[in-house]
Amino acid sequence: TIGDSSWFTHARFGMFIHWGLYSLGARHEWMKGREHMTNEQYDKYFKRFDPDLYDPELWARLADEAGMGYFVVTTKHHEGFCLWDSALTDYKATRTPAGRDLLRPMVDAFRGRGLRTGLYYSLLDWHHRHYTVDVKHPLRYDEAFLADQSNRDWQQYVEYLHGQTKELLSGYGPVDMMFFDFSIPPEEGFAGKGKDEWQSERLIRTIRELQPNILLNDRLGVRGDITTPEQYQPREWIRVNGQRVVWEACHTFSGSWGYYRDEESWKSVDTLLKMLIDTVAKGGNLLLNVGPTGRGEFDARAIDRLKGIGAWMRYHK
Ligand code: FUL
Repeated sequence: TIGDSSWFTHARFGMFIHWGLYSLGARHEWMKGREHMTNEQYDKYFKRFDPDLYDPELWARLADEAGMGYFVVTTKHHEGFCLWDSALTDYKATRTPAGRDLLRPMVDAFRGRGLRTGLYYSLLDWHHRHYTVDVKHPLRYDEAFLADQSNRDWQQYVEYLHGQTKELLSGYGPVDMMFFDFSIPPEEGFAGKGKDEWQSERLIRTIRELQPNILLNDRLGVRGDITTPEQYQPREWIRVNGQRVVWEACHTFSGSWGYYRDEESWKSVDTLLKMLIDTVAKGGNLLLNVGPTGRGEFDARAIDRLKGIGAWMRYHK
C-alpha cells in the first residue's frame, strides 16, 4: 500500500452511488450494453436527464445517519456520461436539461458532513468516438460498428481517460479514493483491455503527483491499495500473495447498481447488518450501493434500509 489507508479501515462503511442516464431507464446500469443500444437509441435519456428532485444535502445526511464514513460516486459509468462539467466532452450533465455540474454539490455536501470522498471512473466507455470494441461493448455484434474500427484511434481515448482523471483530481479538492472500473483480461474474450491498454502505470504516476494521499482500487490491471470483491462475502480476510490486504466488499440492495424500479430482491435491514458485521469481522469495509432515480431521489426502500441500519449503528458504531 502506498497511500495511508488508516482513515479507510477506520471508516468501515461507505455509500456507493451509481447515478447516470441509465437511472432514467430504471432497469440496470448495463442496459445500453445488455440491449445492444446505439448512441442514437440511447440519446433520449441524455435529452431528458433532468433531476429536479436532486438534494445532495439529503443524500449526505442519509449516509451520515446510517453511520457511513465515506462515499464513492460514479462520475462516469460505462455509458460514458459525465456528471461533472468536463472540458473534454459535451457528453455531460451540463448539456442535459439538468444544465449544471452535479458532482460539485454532492462532494460539497458529503464533505460538509465529514465524509471522505471517493470517485468512481469507468475505464470502459460506450459512447466515446475512439473507444474500440471489446467483449463487453454494446455494439460488439454490429457490423457497421465493427467495420468502423480502423477509424478509431485508441490513443485518443487513452488521453481522454487520463485527461478526465486529471480534471477530477485537480478541480474537486482532496479526493481520498479513486475507484477505476475495470480491466478485461484477454482470457475473458477478444480485445482484452488491461494495464498496457489503459497505460495504468503512467496514469498512476500522474494521480500520485496530484493527490499524494489518495487510495486506489485494484481494477486498473495492477494491484492498487484496496481489493474490491463485488456481490459476495469473502470467507475470510482477503489475502494477495499470502498477505492480508485492505479490502472492501461492494454490495447492492437488490442486484443492480443503477436504479431498477421493478427489482423485488431487496435485502432486509437484518441481512445488511449481518453482512456489515461479517465484513468488518474479517477486516474489510462494506461499500453499500444506492441507485438514485433519474429525478434524483433515493428509492423509499433504500431510505428504509439506511434508516434501519442507522438505528443499529447509533448504539454499536
Ligand atoms: C462492475 C460494473 O460493471 C458494475 O456496473 C458496477 O459498477 C460494479 C461496482 O462494478 O464492474
